[in-house]
Amino acid sequence: MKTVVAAAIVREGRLLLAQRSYPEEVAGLWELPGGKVEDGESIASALQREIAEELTVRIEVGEPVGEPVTLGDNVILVALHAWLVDGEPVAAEHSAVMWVTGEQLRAMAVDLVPADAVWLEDLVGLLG
Ligand code: DCP
Repeated sequence: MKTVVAAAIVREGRLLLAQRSYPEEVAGLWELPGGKVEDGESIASALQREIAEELTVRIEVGEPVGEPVTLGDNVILVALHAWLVDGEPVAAEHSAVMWVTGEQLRAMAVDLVPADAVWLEDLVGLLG
């Protein structure tokens, strides 16, 4: 079983979204940034590594958000609550980043990557 981990980074009642640049099917859609957990790595440290690479920031990682989502054969996607501890996010590997309120997140639900859209209400709940 492979795991992909994604960050629900929250600051002052807003969630950080990152816009995918590839592949074509999801380019332009928004996701929780993250990536694949490597062998021997914890989920939390994989997320810290991926977020440092993708957004050039350091995060602290907390509890899971929502239920894991099955991505395909033997791949699960997990979201973890997270917050910034150093730096300001830069889209190093995405097209853009943005901070959204719960209301804004609901309004753009159709622009989320399909797997992440499953967590819509969990994410809105995090934003209070
Ligand atoms: N994924 C997702 N929702 C997220 C993050 C990832 O549905 N919030 C999916 C997209 C891919 C898989 O998980 O199918 C892996 O995500 P990556 O962004 O790591 O995919 P890459 O293809 O960029 O990985 P790599 O470039 O390392 O091969």
